[in-house]
Amino acid sequence: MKIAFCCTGTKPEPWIEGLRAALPGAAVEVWQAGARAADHAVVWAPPQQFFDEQPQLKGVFNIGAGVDALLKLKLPPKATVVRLDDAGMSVQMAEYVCHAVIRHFREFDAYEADIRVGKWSYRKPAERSDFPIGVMGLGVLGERVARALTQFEFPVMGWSRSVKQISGVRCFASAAQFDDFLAASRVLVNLLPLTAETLNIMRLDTLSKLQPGGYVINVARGAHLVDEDLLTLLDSGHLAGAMLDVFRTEPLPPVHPFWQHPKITITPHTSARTLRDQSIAQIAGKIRSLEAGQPIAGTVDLTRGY
Ligand code: NDP
Ligand code: OXD
Repeated sequence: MKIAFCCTGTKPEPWIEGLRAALPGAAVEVWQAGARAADHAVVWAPPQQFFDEQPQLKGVFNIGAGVDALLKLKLPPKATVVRLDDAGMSVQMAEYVCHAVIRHFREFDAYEADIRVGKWSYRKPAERSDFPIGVMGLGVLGERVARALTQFEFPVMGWSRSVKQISGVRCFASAAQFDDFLAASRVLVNLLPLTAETLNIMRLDTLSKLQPGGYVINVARGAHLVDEDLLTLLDSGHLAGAMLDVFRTEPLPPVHPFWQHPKITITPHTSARTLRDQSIAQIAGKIRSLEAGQPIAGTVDLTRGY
């Protein structure tokens, strides 16, 4: 069995070593133009040339959870496309979102600013019941985040395409219940995949439906959010702030207003990192399953787009 590794921006050597150790007998090689035909590919943001040269691929394994960039390419016709299914990302995402919510709710940013100027002052504690949190996307990451937030006794809502039942979470489903979900939320967490249906989903009319003093946490993709509309709603005071991990252009261009905005906190697409050892173990297991004709969790539905 031959495996081609083609991950832009990723140091290949430790992955190659890990994949070889996990799949003894497999020939694992870094792809180079004109390389011989492989059975499976491990990819992140590969060039179109890679797939054009490898039409015979049986499996394409993405080393991230989101496949929006991959699905823009012309893929090998018979390949099963598989994304990372947690592999250590959901706990990181829960940490990040709980941190963002608690930092805002407890006003830790304001305390930090006071302490920096030598000011010892108290703020009136906010009511948890005044901070209902809506999580868009209740998949592998969103469900873990929603469950984690319930541990802090916030009212938690969730929204997905299909109907869900999650203990402690008020679940809404489909476009028909989107407005009710937004109206019930003050903090909005985005964990949707980027698809034709979810592009620009956070824009003026949708974010305006959040409760006054709303707060936006975007940890999915930059193109879910219309940047100018966020700025408009922050300036009007309808939104109190935002914590953003993902952007339309990454790295965020130096002139972008998000860098310096006093109500926006940014992080450099780091809320849930791909963990190499866990990812290699998961991908190796799935390559074995695919070779054995067994079903695989995390298989991408190409028509749905995630
Ligand atoms: P999943 O595919 O497991 O979950 C996606 C969820 O979104 C599902 O609940 C799905 O509903 C819901 N959904 C999809 N389309 C719609 C729609 N049109 N309306 C309502 N709900 C919809 O994905 P993951 O949880 O693994 O990952 C989510 C995203 O997080 C990734 O696509 C990626 O972009 C982003 N991500 C960001 C990272 C970062 O570091 N910032 C790291 C990892 C991922 P249903 O369950 O009904 O199908
Ligand atoms: C992912 C990401 O999709 O890191 O896994 O954004």
